[in-house]
This record gives sequence, C-alpha cells and structure tokens, in this order.
Amino acid sequence: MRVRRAFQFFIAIFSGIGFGVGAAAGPASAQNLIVNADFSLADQLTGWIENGAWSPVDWEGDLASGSVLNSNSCPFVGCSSLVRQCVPVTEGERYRVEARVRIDPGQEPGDVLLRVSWRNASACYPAAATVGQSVIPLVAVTSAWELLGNTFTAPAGAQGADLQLAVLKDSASGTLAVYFDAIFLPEAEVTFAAPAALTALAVIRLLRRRRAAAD
Ligand SMILES: [Ca+2]
Repeated sequence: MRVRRAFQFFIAIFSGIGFGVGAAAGPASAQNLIVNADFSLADQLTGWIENGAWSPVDWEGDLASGSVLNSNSCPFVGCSSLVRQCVPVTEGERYRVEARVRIDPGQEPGDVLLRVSWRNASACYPAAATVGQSVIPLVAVTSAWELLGNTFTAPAGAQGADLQLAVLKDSASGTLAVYFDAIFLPEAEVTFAAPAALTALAVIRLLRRRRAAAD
C-alpha cells in the first residue's frame, strides 16, 4: 500500500508539471511586447514613432485593422526610412521577432529589413548606446504578404530592443513604399528543462524521506 500511495503521489506531481510546461511553453501563450502590433483602426500608429502612415490595408483583410505604410522618397542614394518601437529585454534571453511585409510592384529597388538594434537602456531613445544588431532581410519581393521572422539572443548589456521596420532605397529618385503588419516580439522564450529536472530530483528526495520516516 505504501508503494502504491507513493506511486500515486509521484504521478500526481508529474501531471502537474506536465500541465505547467504545456500551458507556458506554447508560442500562442507568450505575451507580445509590442504595443499596437496590428495597427488597429482605433489605435492607428499609437506606440510607433518616426516615419510611416497608417493604412487600411490589413494583411488578413480585417476591416477593423490596418498596417503601417513606410514610404521612402529620399532624394539621395542609400537613405533609410524607419518605423520603430522600443521594448525592454534581458541580456542572454532569446526573443522571436516576426512581421508581415508587402511591396506593390513597379517601385524603385532597395532593401527591406526587420532590424533589432539592441540598446543598453530599456527606454532606447535618445541616448542609449547600441550593443549589437540583428537583421532579417526580405529576400523574396512579391506583391503578396511575406513573413519575416527569426529568433535572436539579446547580447551582453542589452536592456532594450529598438525594433525597426526599415526601408532602404538604392536610387536618388522615385519612391519605395512598403506595408508592415502583425509585428511580433514576445516575452523571452522560457526553457523548462532545468527547473523540471530540479523538481524531479526534489520529488525523489521527498519520496525517500517519506519512506525513511515510514520505516
Ligand atoms: Ca493589421
């Protein structure tokens, strides 16, 4: 009977651990750190700074949502136009970054980037120093909504992520205008391997103590 009770106790503990891991580790449960990530009709460009204009063109065709149109008409070669937002991060932690991007055909050539400038202050602007950079370039230029995404580790000293929706134009003439939507930069990814292992060890020790006490 003692063995059966110990086994039931063990199963109950590990059922609880399993539920906890499943609930917290799924990407859908991670909170997005970005404010107004979908450029809703109500909030338009709230939370975003620098360039860009709110557009009713939504990547899913949602009438209650739109996107930001970053239009670069700079009359010099190599100008960049940025729409940006700063979120607090922790050095050494891993962060997933994603965005939906659309370019209509017939425009000036250039580069479209999702760029994270890691800063040594959680507020990013105006005086925080850059301690590293992570870049996701748009490779396939189509008139469809493309997904840009990658996972990065915040470098040493990083306290803020200056997330930039960047449009760089190669020529000194014309315009390159790009839609961005559904920006995703969730809280740091959580690894449960170490805590779960420690918890398992603690359960085994507890069972041993109970057994010793019963003997
Ligand atoms: Ca949207």
